[in-house]
Amino acid sequence: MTGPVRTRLTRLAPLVGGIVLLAAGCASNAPQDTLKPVGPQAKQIHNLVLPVFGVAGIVFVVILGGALWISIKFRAKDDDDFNAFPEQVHGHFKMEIGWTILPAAILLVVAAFTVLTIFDLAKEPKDPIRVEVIGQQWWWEYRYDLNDDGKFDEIITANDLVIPTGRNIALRIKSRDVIHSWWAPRLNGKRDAVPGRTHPLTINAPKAGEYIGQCTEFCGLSHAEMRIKVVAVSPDDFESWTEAQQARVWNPTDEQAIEGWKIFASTCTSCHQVRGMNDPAAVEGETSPSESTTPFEFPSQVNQVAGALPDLTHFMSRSTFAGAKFDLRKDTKECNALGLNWASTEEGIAKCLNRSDLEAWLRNAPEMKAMYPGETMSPQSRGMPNFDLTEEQIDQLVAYLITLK
Ligand code: HEC
Ligand SMILES: [Cu+2]
Repeated sequence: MTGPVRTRLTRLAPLVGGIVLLAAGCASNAPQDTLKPVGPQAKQIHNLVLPVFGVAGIVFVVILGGALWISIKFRAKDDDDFNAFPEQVHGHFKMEIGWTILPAAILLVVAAFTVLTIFDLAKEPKDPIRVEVIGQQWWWEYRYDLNDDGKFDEIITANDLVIPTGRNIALRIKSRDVIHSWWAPRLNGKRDAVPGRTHPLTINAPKAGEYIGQCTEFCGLSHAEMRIKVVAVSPDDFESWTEAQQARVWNPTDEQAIEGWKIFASTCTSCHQVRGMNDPAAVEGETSPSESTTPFEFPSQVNQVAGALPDLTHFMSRSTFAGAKFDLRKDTKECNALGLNWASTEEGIAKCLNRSDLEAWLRNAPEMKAMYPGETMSPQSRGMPNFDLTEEQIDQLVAYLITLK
């Protein structure tokens, strides 16, 4: 390429880049589009944004248009005297009052409506379902207080926030480590998750569907992989979901799954909990360990110490795992149509379990998500380590995990 052509192309680059960026903003099915609000809270924000954007747009056009018009109309001509000063307006009382009062008035009006909206959105919602949202490097935990006793212990889950349509959901946003921020753009604004504080946020999705979001406060190496999925279902479906979440899980009876159970009880329970593992009558249909007909006698105590990592009790009721970065239920039309109950049947699991990503996760989780810097666990390490499991152990673990419905 010759010199001038290249220069011209270099000059065009920002323009082309700008157009590409602008076009990217027009994606028709963007799941995190704030301009497609759902529910009263998001609509209220939208109703504020549109007029403010209009006012800002008018100011933009008038100021930039004016500047452009002035610089063209009064541009220097060849016969101008370049040493002469233009006429000065300094001290022009009326003009100075004008350009102070007008912007102040505009900002005052915008501020008034903004503050009113903020106060309105911060109001305690009517008849809410209360859910605690806990940010952690790098996933979200959800704990439900269904009986309004102030304890968020009826349901403990992760990744998928399941809510009934048309109900106010009063979220209490917290963090266990650093500052995160919970944001499902179509449902409401952002709310920071700050350690030691509880921040309220209300959402309400009138239509069933999935609303995607993400952590919007840089929180470490996997920040971009800390995603959010709100699953809004009909009140009836929500009812059966809450029942299933509160039901106990039984220890497995299948031989391969029992082997998986043993690995889980020795390697995984230092971080993950499966509530009910400790029950002496932990196999369905048995009332005491002595009646056990399984090839393995489950110990009555499994040392479950943490409970502050993804609770796996009803793992298979989720559609995603590891901070909603991976699909647990394959993302196909057929599988999505099975909804929350996709794993309740053998066929559902056979057809829709995203086995390859789940196995890869167990094989070497650090490779799947940027989590900790070194090969070894340092005190600062977060995330799930690599356990150097064999393929056989991985199969056994998956056989166990799929029993956690
Ligand atoms: C040192 C703590 C630790 C141990 C031990 C551990 N994990 Fe994890 N595991 C984690 C963390 C942290 C996450 C969440 C990571 C993320 O989402 O970024 C996780 C996520 C998972 C998930 C996805 C859960 C979800 O809903 O997102 C599965 C499944 C899982 N672990 C299985 C296992 C199995 C099986 C073992 C035993 C072989 C095990 N883990 C041992 C820390 C641990
Ligand atoms: Cu985060």
